[in-house]
Amino acid sequence: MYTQGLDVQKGDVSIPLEQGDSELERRFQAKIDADEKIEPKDWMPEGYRKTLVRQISQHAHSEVVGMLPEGNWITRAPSLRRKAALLAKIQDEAGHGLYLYSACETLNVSRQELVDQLLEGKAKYSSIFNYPSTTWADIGAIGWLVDGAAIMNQVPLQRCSYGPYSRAMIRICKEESFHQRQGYEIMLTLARGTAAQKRMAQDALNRWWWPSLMMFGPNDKDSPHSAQSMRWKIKRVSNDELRQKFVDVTVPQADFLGLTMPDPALRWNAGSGHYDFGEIDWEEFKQVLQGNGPCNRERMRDRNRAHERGRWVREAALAHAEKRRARAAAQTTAVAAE
Ligand code: FAQ
Repeated sequence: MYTQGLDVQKGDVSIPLEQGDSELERRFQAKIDADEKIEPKDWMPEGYRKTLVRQISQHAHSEVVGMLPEGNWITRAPSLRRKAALLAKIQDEAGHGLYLYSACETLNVSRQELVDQLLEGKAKYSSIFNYPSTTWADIGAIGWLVDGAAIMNQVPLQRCSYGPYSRAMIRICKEESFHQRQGYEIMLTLARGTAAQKRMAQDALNRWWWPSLMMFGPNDKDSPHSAQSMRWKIKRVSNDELRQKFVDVTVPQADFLGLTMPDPALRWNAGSGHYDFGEIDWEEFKQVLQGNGPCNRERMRDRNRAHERGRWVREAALAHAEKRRARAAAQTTAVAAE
């Protein structure tokens, strides 16, 4: 059990220990049921803490690894305007990673530990970033579909029961909506361009559509964490519901582009008021999660290389901070001696 702080309700710091964890858990759940936020110093069950560390750290790693497929195109963006927008977007992803690692650190885990887990290949990050970005249209498809799916998943997370995660998500969602628009605008330009450009846009859609649907995770019936995470209001909407919402908003956007979804089973169902769509290739999803996607090894190699190349920056920042600390301590001693 995570025992830091016993104040399950404000001012209530004296729950007798012999009442045990069940009373603490009851009050904790009551607070969640009342839609109150859980803050870092509040009592929380160990399972709640671990679930948050797992989800938030996987999310942070996704933002960081997610910079790699786009970074591949910075030097080849087709105009200065496109390059500036892409650079700004990638910088945003780095910032999202930082907010999320900070949110995770409020749960008694160090950023170093989490980063080490990623670099050693022990941590998960979103499956989507193990696919290659081979043409400029992929940058459009990533913004439109990957950021589009990310927003669909992240908007409900703004209401997550854990305060620091929910506040990080509010800021992140504002930035993601710009990301989605810049991607859609790239797709629109290509779709209205030459026949070759339109083909490039269609090819990108064909390759990114199914992996984007996998971003929402396994079907609800196969999702081991969903039921508990919904009870704790870490997750507010289920994997399948979010995936369906994403399909419903994205199909008309593809129609507007004049592109065809790579799914022969896709059709409007007037009875349900939703689009029906084909079966996801869960074997492919499983393979990507097991490290056998098209780019898993490349991503880990590049992330490790980038971490190594940044070593001098981290060392310089630490040396600078130490110098400032020593100077401030010397000044304090000098003042005290006067
Ligand atoms: N990839 O029981 P569930 C972005 C794992 S950010 C890899 O359903 P849960 C921004 C899951 O971790 C994209 N693994 O799990 C951007 C669990 O494994 P574990 C990331 C996946 O947690 C855009 C197991 O399967 N967003 O794109 C995936 O309740 C463009 C069982 O699954 C977030 O992380 C997957 N797709 O629900 C950046 C949002 N799906 O830990 C750059 C926050 C499932 O037991 C460029 N996370 N798994 O070993 C979430 O909402 C949830 O964690 C889910 C999964 C919905 C992803």
